Amino acid sequence: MKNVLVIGATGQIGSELTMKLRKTYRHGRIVAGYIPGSEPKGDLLESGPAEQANVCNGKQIAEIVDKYDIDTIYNLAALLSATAERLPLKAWDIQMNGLINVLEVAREKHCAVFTPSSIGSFGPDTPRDNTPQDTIQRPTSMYGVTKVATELLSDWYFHKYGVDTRSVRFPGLISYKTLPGGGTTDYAVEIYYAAVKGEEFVCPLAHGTFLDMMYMPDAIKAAVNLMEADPRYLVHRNSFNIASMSFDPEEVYDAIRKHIPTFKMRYEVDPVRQAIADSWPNKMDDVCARKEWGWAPSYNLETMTKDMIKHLKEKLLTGSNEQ
Ligand code: AKB
Repeated sequence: MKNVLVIGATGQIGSELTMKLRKTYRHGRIVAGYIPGSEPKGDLLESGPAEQANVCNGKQIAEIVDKYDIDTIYNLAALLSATAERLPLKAWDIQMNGLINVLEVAREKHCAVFTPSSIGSFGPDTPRDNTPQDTIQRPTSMYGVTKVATELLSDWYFHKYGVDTRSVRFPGLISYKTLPGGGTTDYAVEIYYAAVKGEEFVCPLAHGTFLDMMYMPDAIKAAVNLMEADPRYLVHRNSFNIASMSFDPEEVYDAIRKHIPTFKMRYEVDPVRQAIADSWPNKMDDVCARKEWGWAPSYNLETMTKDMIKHLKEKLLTGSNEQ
């Protein structure tokens, strides 16, 4: 039996992960944790329990863990990279003080914890191509600083107290269900919305800016499979490189134009996002995730593009928004 608390259940990852966990662990209790102002709605609200779960309130998290006999916490609360540059202290509070709260509850109440890291945990000194699992990190963004610290702190709780902490370094995530907000890779979602709406897309990252990206079903699969993995085979824990595709704006534009030939894009580079993107790898090497827990993505740029356009047409042009 799995009883899971998803902190940040109404966000881009959380909204899909919570539904997937409810389908996977039908006899478990999968609690959608949210903060006031981002209450769950629709299927997310109706298909299982929901509780206010502010990561900065350790007592609140502990009470939910007791109430539902939680054994696993997915800690998804975070400010993304561009927002974290603007609000660094708030990012530190959510990402670091919030993480300590979760890890302390997990230590006391014997929960496993998944807290995502990111391609943002790397920096300009990191090898950019086939970025190895274990390499120089030294990020230059506040987001990256908190992500490296997340990896180190999560490993420390594992080695010191035996808390079962696990994590992946997510690429930019693309989905048609819930929009991201404040990230450097958000353009790779927004470009699909513009294309389907018949609007010109103004791209905030420059031609030739290659970044790892991933379709949401693969990201959800990674999070669930890693938490299910046999710990005897895990050499690493916090955090695994996972990859499925790497592209620059021109490549995703070309992939969309195969389906929507009239689509137009122009560049208006945002210096903050561009500086962050320039400090991140082009493409990670995910051999350790493949070997240690069988990671294998299902989507590439072409298959993702076909699926995104199909679902966005249903959502934006016919108004249907199935989960
Ligand atoms: C961001 O752009 O900040 C995130 C990330 C890559 O972690 N999507």
